[in-house]
Amino acid sequence: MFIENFKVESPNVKYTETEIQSVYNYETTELVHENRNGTYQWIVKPKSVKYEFKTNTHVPKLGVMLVGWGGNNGSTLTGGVIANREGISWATKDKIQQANYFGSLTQASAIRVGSFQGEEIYAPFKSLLPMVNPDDIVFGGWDISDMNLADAMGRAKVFDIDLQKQLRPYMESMVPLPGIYDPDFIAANQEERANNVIKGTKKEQVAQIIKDIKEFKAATKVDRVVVLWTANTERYSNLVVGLNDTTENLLAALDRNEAEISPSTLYAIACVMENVPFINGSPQNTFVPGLIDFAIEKNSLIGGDDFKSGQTKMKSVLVDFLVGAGIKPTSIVSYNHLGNNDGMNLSAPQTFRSKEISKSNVVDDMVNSNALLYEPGEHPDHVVVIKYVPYVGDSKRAMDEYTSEIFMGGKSTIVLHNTCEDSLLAAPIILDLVLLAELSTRIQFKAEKEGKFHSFHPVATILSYLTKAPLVPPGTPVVNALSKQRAMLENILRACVGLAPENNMILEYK
Ligand code: NAI
Ligand code: DG6
Repeated sequence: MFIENFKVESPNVKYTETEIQSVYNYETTELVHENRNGTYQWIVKPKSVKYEFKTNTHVPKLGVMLVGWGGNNGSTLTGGVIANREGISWATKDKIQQANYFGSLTQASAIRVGSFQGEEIYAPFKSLLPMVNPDDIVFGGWDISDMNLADAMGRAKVFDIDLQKQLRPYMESMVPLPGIYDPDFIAANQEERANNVIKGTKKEQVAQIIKDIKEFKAATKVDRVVVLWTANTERYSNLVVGLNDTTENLLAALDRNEAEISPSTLYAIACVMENVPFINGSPQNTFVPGLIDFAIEKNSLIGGDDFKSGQTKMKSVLVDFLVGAGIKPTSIVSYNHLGNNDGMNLSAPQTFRSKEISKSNVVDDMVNSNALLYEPGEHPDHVVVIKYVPYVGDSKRAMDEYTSEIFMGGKSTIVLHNTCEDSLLAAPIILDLVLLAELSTRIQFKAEKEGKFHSFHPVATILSYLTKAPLVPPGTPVVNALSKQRAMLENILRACVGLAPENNMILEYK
């Protein structure tokens, strides 16, 4: 059975006019490795830590500024939200299609809340805590191409033509602000597009981005802005001591107009200066150490990297399943071909390298979790290939071959083939990223020994379900397994309303 919403009644939860307050016992373990009677032993001690959470229930009017607004993802997301808001339907060759938010964890997935008279009861994920309704988001942003969003939607060739015709009047007047362009960081084949660029030194460019954010906020009367990079994949920035290793050095490098500060890092600097959440949807190392330190110093949310939309999502499910089943993946080969502008930009070796890195690291934690299968340092062969094939446009082809060792020297090979519009996968993920980033800034918590409430660490690991290479605070383990990432997110939100983590034990029926 499905229920639309629910309220928790418990001595541990209080709903006030402005907050939901909860007390939550975090059940965890403490490990010690000690010498007992002459031999070292691992001792695991269960431990319970009391936490208090408070969630501000005032849902702000949200503005989302996309870097790369006129790209395939930017125009698809903007059109998709307008279509939902306006209740647009359109004729496809199969049927009359209604706008929906399929593919969005927050808008189209469910959580289990319990069982009632022998039936499992589910509710929308978004009913856990008050969240911004995506229909109410005001979009804006920057692009190095001055094309309006209606024409950009046409250029993207993602939506059916009947839908495009209906969306056009809403999108024609939407024109991206000039963006920061540096040809050294993206493929040379993007130069033709760059007719809408901010002039001046890097410091002046940062000042312009700050001005743009302030003006957007004032003009649209939004309470809160989130900025998200969905622009071209850049090459990696070189990490240089004295240049981008500390906040001080990064800001001094900005003053000196150093060439090695990428456009994405410049947007991120502007956001941190303004305390505006900044999310990186591409694979490059926007968050150089100096930028991470700066965000921590300013307690300004940063999250990334690289939307996890298709092939990588499958990988973080399949390898988790295989290793969890005691099967040993030994070779993973992933091919992509696509024909959109992203594919064209990725055809340059230096931008492809950024993508190769983010697509390749996703199995590490699963492999490292099972020393019964893998020797220390052993790793499956893992190859990632991306080719630009203009004819297929946004309809990306992803082909994967997984070979594993099974019982008694046997081998098992699984082959997958997926064909799908890339931007239709990415747009709902962008939505989840901005909605969850906004929500997380309204949550405060403290452990029993802490005197004061505080927000989550500014490096937002809570978003890791949605990204290929989750950015984590220094010294924090990276979790890539998709089911663990989803459980982490859901269970934290459950804790905010005093609900225990979903443990799937269903003891009442045992
Ligand atoms: P796109 O090439 O259609 O759009 C990117 C837009 O950014 C273009 O309109 C371009 O003019 C603009 N741009 C480039 N540099 C800029 C700058 N410095 N400032 C402002 N605008 C700038 O690409 P698409 O398909 O929308 O993808 C966007 C990004 O998302 C890419 O980096 C891609 O790798 C990443 N991504 C996409 C996924 C998907 O499933 N579609 C999944 C994971 C990541
Ligand atoms: C080709 O790989 C284009 C990329 O932008 C991907 O579409 C994107 O990184 C999605 O990757 P994945 O692995 O999540 O499907």
